[in-house]
Amino acid sequence: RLTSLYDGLSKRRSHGRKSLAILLDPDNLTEAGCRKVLALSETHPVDYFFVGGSLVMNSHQTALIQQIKQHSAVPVLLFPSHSLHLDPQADGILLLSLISGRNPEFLIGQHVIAAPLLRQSNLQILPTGYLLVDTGRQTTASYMSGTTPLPYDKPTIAACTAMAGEQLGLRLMYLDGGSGAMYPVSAATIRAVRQAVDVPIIVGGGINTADKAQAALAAGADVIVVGNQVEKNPEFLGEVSRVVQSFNTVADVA
Ligand code: 1GP
Repeated sequence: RLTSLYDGLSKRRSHGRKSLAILLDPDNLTEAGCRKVLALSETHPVDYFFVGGSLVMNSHQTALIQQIKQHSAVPVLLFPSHSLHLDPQADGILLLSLISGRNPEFLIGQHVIAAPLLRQSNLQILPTGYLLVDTGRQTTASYMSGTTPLPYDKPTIAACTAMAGEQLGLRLMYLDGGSGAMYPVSAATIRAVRQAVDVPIIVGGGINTADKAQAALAAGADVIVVGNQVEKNPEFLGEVSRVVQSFNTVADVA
């Protein structure tokens, strides 16, 4: 089923519009921190809240989603690392297949476990090719998934991986340097993937300055994801939102 959330994203892409996703990790975010982010998102456009983390060590995920839903109309998308992390209160789910890796558990295994639960829920499903990219040190995602990330400086491998994912029917590609990456996915890799596929591209991991956000968007990201930097300094939400809006102003004029 194609979903309204996916349709929206796809339309934005066809109009050259960019989107901002803020990743809220239930393990790291306090209620007060979340309040601050939600308040800032009223004046600085945010298009999606992604909720999830590699571990989800506490039971705060449900409370976090409830808090967002109470105070904001921004869609909440689950960004799960495990089938245990489903929550029917979100609007949708990035149903990730870890196509950069060769671990069947994260290519299809977890999905089989989640399938009946997803069918019962009202969650909108966004089938997503998930590509972890090596950004200088082992990330939690790569360790927890037991997979080797794509080499940082081999854009062709990333491009062919994304191409295969699109041919298999995945509707989004998520290039992720991993949470708190030392540096983000390279512009060359984003550009190569952009040339290889038509589906919207999400880029995240290590985007902690306005310049890095600008570079990812200019290279072809349709959605950028910021997690750590907004947790550390919520005001960064305003800064990065302005960068995204500057692209959209140009798209509106064109
Ligand atoms: C990680 O793409 C996200 O999966 C966000 O990364 O926390 O480094 O912004 P950061």
